[in-house]
Amino acid sequence: MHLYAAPMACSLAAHIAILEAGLPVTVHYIDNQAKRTDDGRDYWTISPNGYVPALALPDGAVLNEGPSVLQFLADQKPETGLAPAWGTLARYQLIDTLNYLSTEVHKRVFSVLLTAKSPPEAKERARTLLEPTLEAITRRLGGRPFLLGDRFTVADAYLVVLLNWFRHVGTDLRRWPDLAAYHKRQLERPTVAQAVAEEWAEFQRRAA
Ligand SMILES: N[C@@H](CCC(=O)N[C@@H](CS)C(=O)NCC(=O)O)C(=O)O
Repeated sequence: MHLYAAPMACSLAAHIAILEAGLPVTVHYIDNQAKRTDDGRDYWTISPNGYVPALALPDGAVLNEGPSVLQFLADQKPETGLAPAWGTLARYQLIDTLNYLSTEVHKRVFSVLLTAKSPPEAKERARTLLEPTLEAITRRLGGRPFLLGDRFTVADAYLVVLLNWFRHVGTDLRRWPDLAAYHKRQLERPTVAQAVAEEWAEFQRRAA
């Protein structure tokens, strides 16, 4: 399998899931501006929206949305508990959380704030959502160690990435001590630390 990613972007969550599950997946860092793969292919032929993540499967099929990529990876190794079993309430709680993070936090807030060409009024509106979003995530966490309770799931992998982005938009997480402590704990998790170290090195190499 092949994961198409951009360093420190939302695809980092899939990179973390790959390390958690110990899956044989090659991570390719694309040029997300030029829409070119690392071996020079046109990325639009892999991702219809030009987004990362994209997960290319051995039979040629491609998954193009973070929540489906994360669940597919998790389901390769059910014993890891990265996603609860299908048919359980916990599975629907995972889907609920992934959809919340994807639509309400990632797209509605960060995609607007971090896209240079977003209109100023859209950015202003998204900025007003930062603090309520942190309150809402805190309520979802509910003082528990992980988003779904007592076990790390792919929803936590996604949340780590989103929490990383708050400092890029000038929000100091220390004002939300439960979230700041959660974020610190997740960043210390060996798979998260490894994925972040690899992607941060690639991010800095490109910025140099
Ligand atoms: N709906 C997609 C959105 C993914 C997305 O927004 N990816 C960003 C990086 S975090 C991207 O590749 N943006 C490139 C662009 O806007 O051209 C998902 O949930 O996976």
